[in-house]
Amino acid sequence: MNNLAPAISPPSGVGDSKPANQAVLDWVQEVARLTQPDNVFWCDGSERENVYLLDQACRQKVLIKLNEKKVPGSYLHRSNPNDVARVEQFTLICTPTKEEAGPTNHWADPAETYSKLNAMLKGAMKGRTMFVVPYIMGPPDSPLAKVGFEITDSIYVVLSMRVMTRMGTVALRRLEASKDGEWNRGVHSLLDVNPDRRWICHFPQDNAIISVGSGYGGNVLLSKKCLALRIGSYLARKQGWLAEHMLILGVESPEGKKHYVAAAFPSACGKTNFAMLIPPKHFAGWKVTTIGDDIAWMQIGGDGQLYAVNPENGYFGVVPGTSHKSNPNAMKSIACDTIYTNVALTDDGDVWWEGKDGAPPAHAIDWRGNDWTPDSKDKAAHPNSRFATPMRNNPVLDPDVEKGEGVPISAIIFGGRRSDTMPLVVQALDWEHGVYVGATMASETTAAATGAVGQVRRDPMAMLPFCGYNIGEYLRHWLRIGARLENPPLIFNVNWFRKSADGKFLWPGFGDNMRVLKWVIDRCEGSEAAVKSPIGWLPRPDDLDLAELGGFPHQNIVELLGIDHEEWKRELAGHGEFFESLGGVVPDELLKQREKLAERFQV
Ligand code: GTP
Ligand code: SPV
Ligand code: MN
Repeated sequence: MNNLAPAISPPSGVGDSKPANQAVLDWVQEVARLTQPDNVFWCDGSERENVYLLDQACRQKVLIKLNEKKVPGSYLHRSNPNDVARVEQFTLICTPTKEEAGPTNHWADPAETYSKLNAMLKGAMKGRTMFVVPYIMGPPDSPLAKVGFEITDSIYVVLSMRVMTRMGTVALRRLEASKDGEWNRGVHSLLDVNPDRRWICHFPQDNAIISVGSGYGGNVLLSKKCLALRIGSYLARKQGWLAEHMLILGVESPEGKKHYVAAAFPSACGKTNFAMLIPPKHFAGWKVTTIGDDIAWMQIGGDGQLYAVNPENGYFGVVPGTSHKSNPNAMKSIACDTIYTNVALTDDGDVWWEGKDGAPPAHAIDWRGNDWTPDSKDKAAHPNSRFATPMRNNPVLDPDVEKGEGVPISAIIFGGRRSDTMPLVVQALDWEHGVYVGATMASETTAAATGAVGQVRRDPMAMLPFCGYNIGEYLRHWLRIGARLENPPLIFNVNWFRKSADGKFLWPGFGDNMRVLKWVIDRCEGSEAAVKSPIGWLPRPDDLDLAELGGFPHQNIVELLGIDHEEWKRELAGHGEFFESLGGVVPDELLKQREKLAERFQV
């Protein structure tokens, strides 16, 4: 499929909503002078613009229109096979000093990087259209909302940004009304989609992002990981709030008591699924609603509680494994108005992927564009194939999703993909211990980033690839926020992925995660159904409601909640090695937490 589409010539009234803001005009002119596009297309986010761009994208074979009866208003995009995931090794934080970027980021000198990128961008948009995409992250009336502009030569990026953000005129209005007049400058060019010239560069001090050489997901939808997390986390520390890789869900009891929970799991470790959870039958009357599925911006409210907003307007979710059985709300969300990337195309114009309900099609076109049958060795859909779907499609969207001040957070949950060691759920002893639990989180790597899959690595707060500054400062910021919270959320850690000796998941997961969520909520409500262990408060098997969990062996829950002292000896050593690898930036409080953990194991 073609990524590199030639210039388009829109009819009058389309692509010409030039903003009045002089700083924006100057910047766009400067980038145009460098990249030399055939023309500039100013996006307004209107329906007319969308219809025109979708039509152009189909003509240019950037998108394939799917069967209107089967998946109305939906399209398939195939990215370059060399360009299917985030590229962490080419993601740079460009701060004046290396120390500011810290030990976990790839650092580069800002001046050198600008000049290297400018050389690559010189004339890069010749023969193409340069799109200017204004957007807002956050509910427009939120004090946390941020305006960004993304310049891109990819029509797929424009169409995806329309789904993922509040895009167009609404952003121009917000900018004009804002007191500080601040906005993020994002420049993206596909160049020639060459992995040797692929760089995702962040300049936090300039509130600027430059991304070249990719046309995929988190590399190019600059609103998401680049602005909402990397630049976002930098701004959050400066301004005293938190930008986190977290879902936000609401959970309401049959009596109508509602709590909100934020949860940080690394990429492809279950955020979207947890955010849309449907409680099992046994929990009749309980309701889970979604605020966000990937990113949370959180601030301290006037009452000393933590409040969260979802800066995004859509979901960019993992497709494989999504089914009516695992995630019915996601299936409903992606039934229409969805842009699919790198899934398989069936002969009747529908989409298919591994793990979808029903039998595989006898024939399909795989994500690379090749013929595929169930006998093929290769997967039909790429393991990191994705949907981009507007959040309004979600049948369980929380009614307070547009609330500018956010929703009050009762609990924060960390969690990784660990086949051993980590129990199904554990509650931290207090905020500081909770920060330690988050800081020492580990997870097996997934297809969401290029590189080896299945390797356990430390991923503090699921932010390893997304923290835009020094990780030691980041952890210190978490400690300081805790000190300012009069009524801090309780902190938990979960692991849906623990395996038995024969390599099978011990926990059914998905909807049944409600059983763990219920215990979390009970604890927030003051329940004493827990025992103290060296690693924190654990439920006893009877403290979890496991009723009607057909065929679930009791032995599994014993294993899931068990703490193996040999494994924890290795885990403690792993924490120590990780802290050491950070070279002295770890806050003393957390070094002490590690000593205390070791002591608790000795008594
Ligand atoms: P990103 O969008 O990359 O940040 O991912 P995410 O954290 O939103 O993960 P997502 O919910 O898309 O799930 C990723 C994969 O984990 C999918 O293949 C899911 O089917 C699988 N998964 C999610 N929840 C569970 C669970 O409770 N148990 C098991 N075994 N697998 C799960
Ligand atoms: C992730 O990798 O955590 C994602 C997908 O949410 S991407 O937007 O590509 O970063
Ligand atoms: Mn994510």
